Amino acid sequence: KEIIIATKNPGKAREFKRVFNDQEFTLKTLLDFPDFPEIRETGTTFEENATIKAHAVMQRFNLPTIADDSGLEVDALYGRPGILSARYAGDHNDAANNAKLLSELGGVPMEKRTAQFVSTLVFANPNNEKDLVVRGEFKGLIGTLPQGDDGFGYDPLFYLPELKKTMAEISIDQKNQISHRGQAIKKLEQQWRDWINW
Ligand code: ITT
Repeated sequence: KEIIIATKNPGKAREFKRVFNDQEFTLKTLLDFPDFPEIRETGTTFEENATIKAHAVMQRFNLPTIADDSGLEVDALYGRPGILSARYAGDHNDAANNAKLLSELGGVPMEKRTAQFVSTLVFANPNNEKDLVVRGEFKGLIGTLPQGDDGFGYDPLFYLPELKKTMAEISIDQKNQISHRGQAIKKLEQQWRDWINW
C-alpha cells in the first residue's frame, strides 16, 4: 500500500513523514519523483489549489494522494500573502519572502501584527468519488526579526506569545502538535481509514 503526498516542499514533506511513520502503507512525496512537472496552481482558494495538486498527482500514479495548500494570512495586510505565500517575493525563496514581509509591516506595532497560518488538505483516491477535505488554522504574531533555524517558510517570523518562541524555535513534534498542518492532519486521521477503499 502506498500514499503520495503531492508536495515538492521539503519542509511540508518532513512534517507529514513525521506523523505518518510506522504505518501499514509507504509514504512517498514528489521529492521522490524529481521529474514530475510543475503543477500550475490556478485556483483562487487554498481548497481549489489543493484539489488541483491532489488530482494531478493521483491521475499520474493512480494512487491515493494527499495535497496541502497552505499559507500565511496577515491581518494588517488584509490577508496577504495568503494563497500567494510561496511566491510572495517572486521566486519560491523563504529568505526573500520573510524580508518582504518585514518591510511591508515596517512601523506596524506588535499588537497589530496578528496573523494566521492556514493549511487545507485534499485527499483524493482513484476508488472514491468524493475527496476528503480538511482545514487547520493557527494564530500568532509576526515578529520584527527572524529567530530560529527549524521549520521552513515564515516560521522564523511567526511568534507564539504563549511560548515566547517562534515556530522555528520549537521541535517538529511540538510544531505538529499545534500547527495549522498538524491540526488538519489530525482531522484527516479521524476520517480517512473509514473513507478509503484500498
Ligand atoms: P507544494 O505546492 O509543492 O506543496 P509550496 O511551498 O509551493 O509546495 P504552497 O503553494 O501551499 O506550497 O505554499 C505554501 C507556502 O506558505 C510555503 O511555501 C510557505 O512559504 C508558507 N507556509 C505554509 N505552511 C507553512 C509553515 O508550516 N511554516 C512556514 N511557512 C509556511
